[in-house]
Amino acid sequence: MEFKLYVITDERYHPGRNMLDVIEEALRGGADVVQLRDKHASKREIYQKAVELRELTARYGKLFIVNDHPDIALAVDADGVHLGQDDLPIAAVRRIMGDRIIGISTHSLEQAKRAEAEGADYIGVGPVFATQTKEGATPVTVELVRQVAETIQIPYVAIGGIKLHNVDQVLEAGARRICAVSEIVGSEDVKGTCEAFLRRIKAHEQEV
Ligand code: TZP
Ligand code: MG
Repeated sequence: MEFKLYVITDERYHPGRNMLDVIEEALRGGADVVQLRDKHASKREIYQKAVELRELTARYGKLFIVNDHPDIALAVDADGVHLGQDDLPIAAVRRIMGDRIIGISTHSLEQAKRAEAEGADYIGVGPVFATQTKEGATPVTVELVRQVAETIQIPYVAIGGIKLHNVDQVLEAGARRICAVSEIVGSEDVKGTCEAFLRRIKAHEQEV
């Protein structure tokens, strides 16, 4: 899985703007992965959004991941699914998803190691900083990013409260892939924000 910038949908951050327009701007700005995440809509509504996002991401040749729902992911021919710690175990989802991508959110080094051992294709590490986007989650700090960078071989993406003004701290801790939600989809310049994130990520790759 080659990617640098991972964006997750959250329609609460762009009232009055169409989600597909916002995500298309992110793709034009260079986002490599789009995840559909909606904790409020009905399954039928999530499916309908997934159909549209699959079509859009395919047009840009980019990866499309569905949060929480392996059945929707398969039904729309998504590239993969993203799981939480309380979702079905990776081994069970592997039986459903075959070779497709399985990602999982992790909040400790133990969880990260277990996800790797269980065959996850990538992990999320976070929330790095405090965030309004995911309720009740305690920040894991950049220290966990540092530990994961030293320990884990599969791709890991840092997430949670990451903004243009603090992304350098996350990159300095070792992250090479960044996920941001509110900073991107809530921006008045979605494309420019993605481009700015990618400039920071690439600048860091050259320093090390
Ligand atoms: N998982 C960990 S933090 C988070 C998720 C889905 C939300 C990140 O959103 P933001 O707006 O980039 O802080
Ligand atoms: Mg979940």
